[in-house]
Amino acid sequence: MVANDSPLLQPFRLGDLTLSNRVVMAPLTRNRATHGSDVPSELAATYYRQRASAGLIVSEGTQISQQGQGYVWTPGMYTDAQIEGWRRATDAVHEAGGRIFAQLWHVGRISHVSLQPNSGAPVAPSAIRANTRTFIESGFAETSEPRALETAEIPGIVADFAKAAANAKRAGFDGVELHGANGYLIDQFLRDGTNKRADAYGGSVENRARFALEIVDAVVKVWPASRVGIRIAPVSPANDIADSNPAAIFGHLVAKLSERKIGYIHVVEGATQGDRNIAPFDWAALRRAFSGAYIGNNGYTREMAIAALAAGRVDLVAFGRPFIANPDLVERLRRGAELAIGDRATFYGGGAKGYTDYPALSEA
Ligand code: 8OZ
Repeated sequence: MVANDSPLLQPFRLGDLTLSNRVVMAPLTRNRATHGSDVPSELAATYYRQRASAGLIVSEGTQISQQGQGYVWTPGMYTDAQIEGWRRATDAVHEAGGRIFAQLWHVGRISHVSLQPNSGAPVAPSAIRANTRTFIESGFAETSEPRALETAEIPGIVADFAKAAANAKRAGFDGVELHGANGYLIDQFLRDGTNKRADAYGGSVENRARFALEIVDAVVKVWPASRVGIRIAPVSPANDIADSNPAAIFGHLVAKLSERKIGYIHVVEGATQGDRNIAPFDWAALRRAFSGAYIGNNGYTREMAIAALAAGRVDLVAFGRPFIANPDLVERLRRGAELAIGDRATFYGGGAKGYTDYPALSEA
């Protein structure tokens, strides 16, 4: 069935932007930045251009500072060369008629001394090591023991987010998404399993949300609020994270984000890349608590996406892994065509193979 009246293909108004359909390309870590400089490669422009038929692309996680990096060869947003590299990709997407937001990322404790400034300890709300691995130049490695941030260091990280948001504007992005999901720094502050602080950034839900909201407040001074989104994963255990009451912390956070009128929340429903039903959670209540757009994510099929849009449970649906091997995913969803399966061996790192060489249907 080739139906252009599919809910997936309807345009969507995100603030002053018109997205051409309801399909979002989720952020995907691909580790192909230039070795040594973490500048997005020339290939990244081709890769994003090939996927520009998405209503919105969210870039791969992009570290706001060297301290914010947790994996080797992920791109940055803090040097002039990185900004110029990103400009190639945003120009390519715009030439192809697409829209692209930059995902701004600080990994916190999910890092390794070999990636940190002066080989120092990664930073976190509290000095609790994550029981997980990252990947570094030599392969997989246990994450390093973090140190707890001093209260006086926090404004500097907030400023790094604001600077990276301004850099994303210079690089030609249409907006920014804060990475508040999957056990990285913002999530580490939100959740009581990783945040044991005794200062104004720990304890109550108000205190644990303070870091995220200070970042949002700084970033909306750089971008109109409608051009700012945040990705959250309220019940995901990704990267060894946990909270005793996700509904309380994420309910509070989203209510405060709603007051700030940011453009969207991008919600990983369930366990990241895993079980959508890992824990009960009222996604509809989260959506009702928020004034802007709701992007649903996590293992959606075409049928699930159409049903969720038709029922009004989501405004947009983000697809991650399907975009790796299906650059023309929107066309395939339109036709109900079969989807290609990506090769895991080339997900993280390498060159064009498994990155820019997946054909569109029209080329296959
Ligand atoms: C896969 C590999 C490395 C990082 C996330 C940024 O989970 C990631 C990531 C995913 O959000």
